[in-house]
Amino acid sequence: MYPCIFPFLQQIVCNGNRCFTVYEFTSNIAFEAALAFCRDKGDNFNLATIFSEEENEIIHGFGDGVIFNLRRSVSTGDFGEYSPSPGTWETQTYFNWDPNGNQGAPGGTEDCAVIWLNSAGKWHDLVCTMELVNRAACLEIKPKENGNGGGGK
Ligand SMILES: [Ca+2]
Repeated sequence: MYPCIFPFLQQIVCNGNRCFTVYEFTSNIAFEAALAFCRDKGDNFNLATIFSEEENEIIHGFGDGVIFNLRRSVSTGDFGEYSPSPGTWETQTYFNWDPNGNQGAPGGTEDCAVIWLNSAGKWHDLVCTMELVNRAACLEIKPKENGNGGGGK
């Protein structure tokens, strides 16, 4: 299970129909707990995928030290892949590794990723089961509206 969240109002920032919120917990969490926490919010919710610099900046804007949806590929051993739905993994194409410290390099045992602390939004790889940060980025994918001329507000 995951620890409690701090009960302050969470801001939501959207990129099109992809709406992001970062939750801060009362203790540090690891990848699987973050994934479970976000998915428990509903069918359209997931641990956040990051597909662009714009989305990275949205999440980084909530603060440093954030778990998101990326792990080393089980099949290739390289970074990486994300899980769009339980049990499903797809190939990641956007990356923003910290150039210092061999982050995201092939091999090793650091198979998950975070927007690291004091890293200006850059990513670090870390061991998936390690509890090193207390924030997770969740994503809600809003249903797309059909263009019928409605207000869409
Ligand atoms: Ca690392």
